[in-house]
Amino acid sequence: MAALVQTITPELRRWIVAQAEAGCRLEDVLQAMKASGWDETVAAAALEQTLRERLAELNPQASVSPLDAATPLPEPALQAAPSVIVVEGHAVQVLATLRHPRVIVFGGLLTDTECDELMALSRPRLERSKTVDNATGGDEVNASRTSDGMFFERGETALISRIEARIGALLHWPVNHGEGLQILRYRPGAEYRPHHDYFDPVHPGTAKILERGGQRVATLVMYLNTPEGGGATTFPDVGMEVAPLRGNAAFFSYDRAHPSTRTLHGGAPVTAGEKWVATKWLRQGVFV
Ligand code: PD2
Ligand code: ZN
Repeated sequence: MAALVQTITPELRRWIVAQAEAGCRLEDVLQAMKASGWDETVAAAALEQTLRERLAELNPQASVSPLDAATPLPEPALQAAPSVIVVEGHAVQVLATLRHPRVIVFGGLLTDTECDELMALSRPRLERSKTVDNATGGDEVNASRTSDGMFFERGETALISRIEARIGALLHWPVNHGEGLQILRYRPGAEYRPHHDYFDPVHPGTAKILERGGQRVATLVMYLNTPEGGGATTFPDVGMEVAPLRGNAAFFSYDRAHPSTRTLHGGAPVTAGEKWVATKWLRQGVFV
């Protein structure tokens, strides 16, 4: 078969490197190679070899390359392009999908009663939100995140177990790979400035954080109320904003701890009323 004897010409090598450096998903580069006649296995090997060589050129000392971090991801069953997915007897709408960054907007993931119960259960336990201190891996209060928050234990109540089981079934990801549910309340003026949710491997505190289940690979932000104004979840790399509507959710995944995933995202300032969200972060492995 002709494809099996295809070699990596300097021209092809330059093209692959240019695609990768422009932030294209490897999956899409592979598809383009297949479309121009490459055998999938041969193309994948050529792609990997080219990118490893390029990374070695750029950073000969590096022991870990971003490629090594590529990992399977949580993902709903969208092959048949459904508008509604029924999980655990609950109908979830698929309102919008984006390939790169991988973002999916779900409708009706939580019922009004579930939203009310999560807000009531968490309200007495809210404290000024902290972010991870990159140097130590501990928590710190940070001006870029002006909300109040708390964490539930995984499976802490029957309601939380039910929601976690629904999320696991929807995203095909084991419940024990999820962190405990985080609740955030933003008051008027509060925001969460753009950030990535993965732990940056260059920070000294990251190794300690990764001991508890490895990297984060996806985030699900569920809206518990509809603020009177503002509060969209924003994706500045692609100019996208998800409106915070009660019961709906924004899902996004990242196959490596790298900005090329285009998953930079933030919570825009709330301009009127309050905004409440529940965030579920999913890890590569069992979160203990
Ligand atoms: O509340 C949000 O929209 C938001 C935005 C960015 C939440 C998070 N990040 C998060 O919980 O990580
Ligand atoms: Zn975030």
